[in-house]
Amino acid sequence: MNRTRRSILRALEAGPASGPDLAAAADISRAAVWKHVEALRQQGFSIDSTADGYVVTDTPEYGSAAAIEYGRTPPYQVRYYDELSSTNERARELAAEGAENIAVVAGRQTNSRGRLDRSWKSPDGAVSLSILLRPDRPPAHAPLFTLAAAVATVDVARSLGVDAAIKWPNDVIVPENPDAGYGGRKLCGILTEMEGEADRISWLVVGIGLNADIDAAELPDNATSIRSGIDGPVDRAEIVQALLAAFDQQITDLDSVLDAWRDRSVTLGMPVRVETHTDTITGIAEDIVMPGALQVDTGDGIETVHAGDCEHLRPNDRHKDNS
Ligand code: BT5
Repeated sequence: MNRTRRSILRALEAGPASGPDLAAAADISRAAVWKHVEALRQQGFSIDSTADGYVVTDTPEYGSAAAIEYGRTPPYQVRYYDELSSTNERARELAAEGAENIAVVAGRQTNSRGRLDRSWKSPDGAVSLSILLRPDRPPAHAPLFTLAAAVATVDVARSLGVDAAIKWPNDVIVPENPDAGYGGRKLCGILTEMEGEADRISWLVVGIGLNADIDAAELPDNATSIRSGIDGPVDRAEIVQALLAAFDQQITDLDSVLDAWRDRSVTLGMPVRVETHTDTITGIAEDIVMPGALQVDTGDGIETVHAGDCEHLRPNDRHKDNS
């Protein structure tokens, strides 16, 4: 959405706004104002022309940056696309063009990716979002942004009534068995990509794929969605807004992200099996340490794991592993 359209939308949020006032505020002609209003109508806004000026009577649910931004001031500029192959890929292209502080949102993705080039399912109804940043941090701190996104997603899911938690490193799950900790269905995955020099991140893209308004039958086994967890309608615009705000809040205080992560994690204290690309480590997940590594007590000492796939074990599974 361009700056003029955004300023017209802001004025409309405040109440009736006359054509001449909008034209003067944006320094454009009244005909240009009319074109912007028409374009907003095309995007699903109902805008009445009254004696006091233009009045917004209804807003679209999703489907444009304007729909996502209306009524809120997002910390990132939203770019909306009905369909993309991957929001991370689009954000990387924008990074190459020098952009920053942009949230790329897609209605659906046709070729979205998980870690290690695994495929990620993003049908219509998913929240597919990639945030492009240029933080003044060393490359080694990049995992902190993944943790921040996981914390933000858990908070948003919980605010909607879904009992979400974090499984190391980057999964937001709905635990099946919250007391025992094992089991659970994946609600959201996060993929962080970056380019950096020796001491500074050049750009960082945090991609969030949240199963929002989707029937779980459309998802892989062991996945769930916001829709499966609540009775009411799922408002994707509201979710994107809430995610952006919560993520922004987390990264303005990156020093407390590890604690926030610990508070929301179901991994710590659990018997786990972690597959790294070279090894399998089994033990009790003791703690998470900078910048997001898992410490596993194997019985022979503490192993610090920086990346891998983690499975929460039932006590018997662990027994099998050790036998
Ligand atoms: C992830 O990878 O969990 C990271 C997923 C990141 C997706 C977002 S969407 C917006 C942005 N644009 C992108 O192109 N990517 C990001 P990983 O931990 O490797 O998990 C991948 C595995 O999750 C797959 O191999 C499947 O088993 C499973 N999976 C695929 N789609 C799923 C879904 N919609 N819900 C739950 N699980 C899924």
